[in-house]
Amino acid sequence: MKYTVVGAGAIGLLYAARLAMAGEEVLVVTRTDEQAQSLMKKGLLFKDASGAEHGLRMAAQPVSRFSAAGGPPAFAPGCVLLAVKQPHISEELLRGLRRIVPAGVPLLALQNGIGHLERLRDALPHSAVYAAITTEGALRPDMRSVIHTGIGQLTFGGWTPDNLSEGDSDAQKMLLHALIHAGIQAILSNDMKDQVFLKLLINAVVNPLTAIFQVKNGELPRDAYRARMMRALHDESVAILRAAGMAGHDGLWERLLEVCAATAANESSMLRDVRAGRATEISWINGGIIRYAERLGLPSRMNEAVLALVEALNAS
Ligand code: KPL
Repeated sequence: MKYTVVGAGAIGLLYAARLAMAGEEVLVVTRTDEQAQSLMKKGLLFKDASGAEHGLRMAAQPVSRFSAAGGPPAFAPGCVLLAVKQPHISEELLRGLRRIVPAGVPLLALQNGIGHLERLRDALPHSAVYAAITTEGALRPDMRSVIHTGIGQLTFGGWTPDNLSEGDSDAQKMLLHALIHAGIQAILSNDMKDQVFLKLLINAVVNPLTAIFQVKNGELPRDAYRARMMRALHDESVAILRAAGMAGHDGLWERLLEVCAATAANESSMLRDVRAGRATEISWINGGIIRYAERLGLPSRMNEAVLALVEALNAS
């Protein structure tokens, strides 16, 4: 199967590299012309999880090629992986996606947070848009290199299992087999809403607090004051997400601490964005929880406070 990977950050390049290593035909769609040129001319440098380095030839095009009007693009993928961050789901990108994703071809949306799936579905009414979560770890030291820092898995599926026809279910299974065949540890979930809520809860606590306190994930719970902030943000977010439909899981606080321990040496994506002066995903993470709270008439003061602080950090 042919794959288009839209977004050439760490996760996008990691999937592009793994698919190419498995012999699949891949096109990477980049935000800038410069990155597409660099990938085309010099190839993609991939350091795998064992530390071995691979130079891979890589087809790449900037998104502007697709967002401008024109006939159908020459590359016809069987699956599209959308690996851009939330702030980059712009009108230009949505216009580009209408040409990148042929009718009937599934798109896996790998974003943190919530609110993007509705926009993607509106933009691509003739394709299946699946929520997807990855636990792979990757670093992109420069625009044409990626390092696989942690082996993880890709979970995907419809937002809710309601009204899933036999055809939809068969198409999902075919996509699952294709991804596994391409060497991706993929899992099909019929409960993505719950999976997305669980991930949202972790990101809503770890990401803003690590960005505000400028600490690595493992350092966050070590200090009593920060741990109290974590607990308060966790409790408020759990109350809102449960009211919004998250299942009544036990041990959510312990799971959060486990994630901090398992990713102790990592800087969260939000801390990295703040340090690099890039736009963060705060509006789709804590902002998404605040929007649920508003609809449900629930308090969301902790989420509002961290959103304001991260926005202030970004503006400074
Ligand atoms: O997903 C993450 C992120 O940084 O966005 C966590 C789980 C917090 C790991 O760093």
